[in-house]
Amino acid sequence: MYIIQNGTLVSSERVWRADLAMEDGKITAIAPNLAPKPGDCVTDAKGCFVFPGFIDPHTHLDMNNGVTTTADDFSSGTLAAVCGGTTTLLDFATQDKGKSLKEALELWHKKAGGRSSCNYGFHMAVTDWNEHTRQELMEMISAGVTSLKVYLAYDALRISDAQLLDILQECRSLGLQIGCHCENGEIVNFLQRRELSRGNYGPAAHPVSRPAAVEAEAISRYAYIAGLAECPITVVHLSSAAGLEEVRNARRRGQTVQVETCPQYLLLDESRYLLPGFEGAKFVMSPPLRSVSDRNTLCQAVLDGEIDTIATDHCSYRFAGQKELGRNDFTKIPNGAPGLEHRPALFFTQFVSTGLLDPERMCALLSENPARQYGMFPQKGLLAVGADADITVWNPNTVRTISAANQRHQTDYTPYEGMTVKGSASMVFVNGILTVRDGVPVQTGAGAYVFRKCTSTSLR
Ligand code: DUC
Ligand code: ZN
Ligand code: ZN
Repeated sequence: MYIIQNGTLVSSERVWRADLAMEDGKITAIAPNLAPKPGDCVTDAKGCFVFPGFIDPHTHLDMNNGVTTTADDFSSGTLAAVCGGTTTLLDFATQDKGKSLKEALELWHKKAGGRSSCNYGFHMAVTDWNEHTRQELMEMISAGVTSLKVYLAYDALRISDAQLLDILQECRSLGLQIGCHCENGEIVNFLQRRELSRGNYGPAAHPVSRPAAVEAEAISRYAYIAGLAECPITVVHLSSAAGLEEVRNARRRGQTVQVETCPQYLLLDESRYLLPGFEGAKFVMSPPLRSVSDRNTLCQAVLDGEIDTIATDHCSYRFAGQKELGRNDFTKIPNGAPGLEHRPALFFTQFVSTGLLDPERMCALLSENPARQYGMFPQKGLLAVGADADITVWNPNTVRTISAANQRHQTDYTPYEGMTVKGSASMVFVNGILTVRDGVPVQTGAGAYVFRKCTSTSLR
């Protein structure tokens, strides 16, 4: 048995002082002054918060974009995750056109199995919607996959509006969660061609080709089509005030719209694309970074409770050899940036250490809400007897500077270079196994597949 003593436990509703015991992968007791028996391991968490392990519901590990493969695979990505305090992630298994969902799921199990240091589950990205794909949805549910993702941008991935309606109707009747990458792909293609024809080849043209209106239009269309299907929806990686306005409109119409945003949209802005040389390529992600005003609006939306989950959209490419593929043409810069390791510290620094939000809200946005939304609650996202012993002991008093030199992501840069962050994971337990102590991994490969159920609780 392992006992964490003297910590301040956190849920979405309260913080309280208690000891916590775990055994065989489960939490076995929570009470003041638990008495250790001979042979028990005891650790002192005085001055630390004890959170249900953080959950990142949006990552892309070992993903090939048709040209190159992400720098992080499940081995390095999940290790980075646990070092930062994340004990579970949900990655996107992506169907190749002409292939089945089953093949995609098998492939992602191969990528993750036996090498993951945190727990992992999969959303299924549907790119080829046909009668066979429809028949496979039940199989996905039987295999523990309870959420789909669709894209409205990227020619290799996107579906039509009619397919979207059809998929939404299936989600509604099967109880599947659905998330959507909201950008109008045709308009992006047009604006990319226009920028190139004007001789704009550098990273500065990236945000010009994907303005906020491109996101807002797609969110509006997605929401209206979901209204026809009477299906609750999720908008992933919301980046703009205009997009948020469309979410508000849909909510005002009575629709259930859950919203995810990411630290990059809360901390960084589009000025990064104007950095000298090819530096802006480090920030080429879709949707792109926005204006300071967009960023401030999203931060306020987090404070006001309009945002449900904070994910990373971790999709890492090295600058050397990967981002450089687009040196002469910004449309060829692989889209994405790393962030998996740093999400808890970035959020804690920005919102909790400043007193803007309490630890309870951090618990909701980074752990409990993703668990509830994606069919993992109360096994995950909650400190309770019988729940999984995925636990992040958070020391609020550490201060460090993020740098490519001290990160675990396999990239040669970080978008957060030089940022000073407060707080870090002093101990991380995955399935009851101590995996990280003071930022240093002590056990790898403790992660397991998370078999999810269609029991999602709507957050709204
Ligand atoms: N954009 C995506 O749509 N997916 C991965 C990363 C990115 O920037
Ligand atoms: Zn996306
Ligand atoms: Zn993504």
